[in-house]
Amino acid sequence: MSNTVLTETVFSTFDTVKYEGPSSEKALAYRWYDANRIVMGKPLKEHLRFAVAYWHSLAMQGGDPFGSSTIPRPWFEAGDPMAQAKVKADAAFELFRVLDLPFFCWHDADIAPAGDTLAATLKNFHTMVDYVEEKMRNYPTKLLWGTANMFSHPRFMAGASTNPDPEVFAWCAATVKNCMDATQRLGGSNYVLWGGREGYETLLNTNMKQELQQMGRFLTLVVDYKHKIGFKGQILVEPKPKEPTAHQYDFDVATVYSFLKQFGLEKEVRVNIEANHALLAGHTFEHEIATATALGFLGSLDINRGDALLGWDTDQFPNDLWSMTMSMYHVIKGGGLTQGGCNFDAKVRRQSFTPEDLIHAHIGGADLCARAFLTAAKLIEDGRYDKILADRYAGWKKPEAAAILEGKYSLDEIAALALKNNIDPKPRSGKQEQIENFLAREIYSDKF
Ligand code: XLS
Ligand code: CA
Ligand code: CA
Repeated sequence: MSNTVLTETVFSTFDTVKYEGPSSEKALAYRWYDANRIVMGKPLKEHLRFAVAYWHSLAMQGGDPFGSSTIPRPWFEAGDPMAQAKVKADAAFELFRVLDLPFFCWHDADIAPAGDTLAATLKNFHTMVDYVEEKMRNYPTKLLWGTANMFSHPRFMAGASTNPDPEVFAWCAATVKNCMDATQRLGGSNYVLWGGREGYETLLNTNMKQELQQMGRFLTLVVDYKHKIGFKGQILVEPKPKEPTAHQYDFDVATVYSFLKQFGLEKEVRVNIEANHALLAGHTFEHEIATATALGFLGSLDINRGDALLGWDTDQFPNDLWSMTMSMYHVIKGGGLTQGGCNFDAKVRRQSFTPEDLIHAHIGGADLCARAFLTAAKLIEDGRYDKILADRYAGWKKPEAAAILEGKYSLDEIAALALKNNIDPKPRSGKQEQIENFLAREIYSDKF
């Protein structure tokens, strides 16, 4: 079977999905994601910058710890591994065309097969980068980010940059150098590092201090190399608290920030926040976004969800309108995603094995995020919610309180002032239910 036939069988028969509005009866249409709608001065697509994840959409076949693949992906039967990779790329760009989303993301291992040696692996990779570059000339899809898979192969079982074996560290250096080169060549907006096995199973065999030093050195090398090659994208670290290791070093946004501070990298590196990783860390997605914006290092988002009843990384397409609206609210308040985007790091369930299931999944995710963004923008433009918050902190605008924050008083001076003013703080309502009712009316309103 020729490559073209294989690709056509999968996605080419589908029309490009269009925006048809909330009253559309058509299943494969966007109801909320009106890509060109101007919101807060620019098209919705430029705020959200949706990306399709190559791994979950093209490489994942539905295997789980209890069963094998359920999702047929014909490119895996297209001959030798390089032939398979090319057919997979053909199918990928056809999927991007169908979804009409502006970006995609990859790991090196998603786009090219490993060879027998480091040199052979890099050769395959660059051959496929050439191939993808050619595809990008013929399709409008751009690269949101590239990354390296340094967690699947057995050589990474004890970590990547944190491995006790310096040869693994060197392997990772070679891999990331080449992945950064490729990301730059393909015009990527970001380069992501998720520490898949940067953590440990047991402290009994682990020198944590040593491993953190290695990880700090590695990230410093990455930042140095970014400047050396003049890469204009953002370097992003993706926090995750557990899975695959029991204790991941990049636990959550706050942990990543303190790690960056330790190595003087807090102005160089930002975070790629994944919704379900937030949940696994005992936070909400909006908490992690608000933490990153408070610390000034929000980079990009991986838009998926977990299952509160399961507690592992289910990577499902998002469907929680409340949480997504408040997440988008904090994104906008924090200055937006700029070079980042919303990557669907999400996969269909193993029973959803048809190509059409993959299209439904992305439509639902894009519509949810778009609706959430529209409501968040409306909330901000309306101003009533912001006023409730501003009123709550209004006391800090008074000159004496503002001077405290500016560091103009010492502790004993504040104590003397408190006595002089005979202060007598009165409890005030936090208005939680009132705010919840107000937001519910906005979030579930059908007026757009
Ligand atoms: C895994 C991570 C991974 C990163 C990229 O849980 O989400 O997919 O996003 O390596
Ligand atoms: Ca992710
Ligand atoms: Ca994940």
